[in-house]
Amino acid sequence: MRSSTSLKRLFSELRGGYLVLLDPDKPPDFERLFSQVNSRDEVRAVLVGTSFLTNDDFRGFVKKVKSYSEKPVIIFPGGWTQLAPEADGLLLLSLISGRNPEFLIGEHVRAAPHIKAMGLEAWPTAYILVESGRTTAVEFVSNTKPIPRGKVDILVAHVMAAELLGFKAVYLEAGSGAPEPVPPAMVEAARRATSLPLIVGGGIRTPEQAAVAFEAGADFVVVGTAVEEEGKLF
Ligand code: 1GP
Repeated sequence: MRSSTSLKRLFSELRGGYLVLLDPDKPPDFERLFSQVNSRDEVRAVLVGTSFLTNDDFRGFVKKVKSYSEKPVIIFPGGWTQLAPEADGLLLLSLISGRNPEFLIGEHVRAAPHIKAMGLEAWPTAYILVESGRTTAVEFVSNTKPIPRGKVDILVAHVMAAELLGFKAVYLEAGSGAPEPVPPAMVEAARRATSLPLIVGGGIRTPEQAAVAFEAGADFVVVGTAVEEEGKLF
C-alpha cells in the first residue's frame, strides 16, 4: 500500500542510511536480495532507474520490486518514460551540473502530466555529476560535463544555487560503476554548504567507502553496481 508521505518520512524522520539501486535492465535474484534488504534497518529505500533503459516493461519491473520490498520503492528516473503508479514516489532530478535544457526542464515537462495523473509523490532533487576518472553512462547519455574533481568552489556554488532554487535534496553522483566515488572533500564541502538531505552515489562498493561518505556528511549512500554484482548489499 502506498504511503503518501514516504519521501517526506525518508528525508525528514529517517534521514540516513543506504539506498539500494536496481537497474530495470539487470533484474536481481529477488528472493535473495529482498530477504536481506527487508531485514536490514539501515537500508531505507530501494531506488529503481537507469540513465539508459532498454527494458520495455519498466512498470512491470516496479510492480515486481514492490511485491518483494517492505521498504519504500522510489523511482530514480533517467527520463520521463521511467514512471509507474505503483511506486511510492520519485526523485524528480534536475541535472544542475549540466547545461542541457532537456535534463533541466524538458524531461520534467514531459513527465509532469503523468506524475500528476499517477498521483506520484515527487521530490525535487538537484542532481550533480562529479568527474569520476572515466566517462560514465549518465555523462554520455545526458551530454553534459561533470564538475571537475576537487573543484570544491564550483560544487559549493551549485549546492547553494540548488538550495536557493528550492530543491529539497542534493544528490552528488560519480556515475554508476565509477572507478572512484565522489571525493570526501567534495562531500564535506556540500555538507557545509547546505542542510538539505545529501545523497551520495557512484562507485561505492565497500562498507569502508560508504563509511567515508557518511563521515564526510552524506545522509544517504546509494549502492547499485555492487548490489548487482554480489546479489546483496556488501
Ligand atoms: C548511480 O549513484 C548510483 O546512479 C550508484 O552507483 O552503480 O556505482 O553503485 P553504483
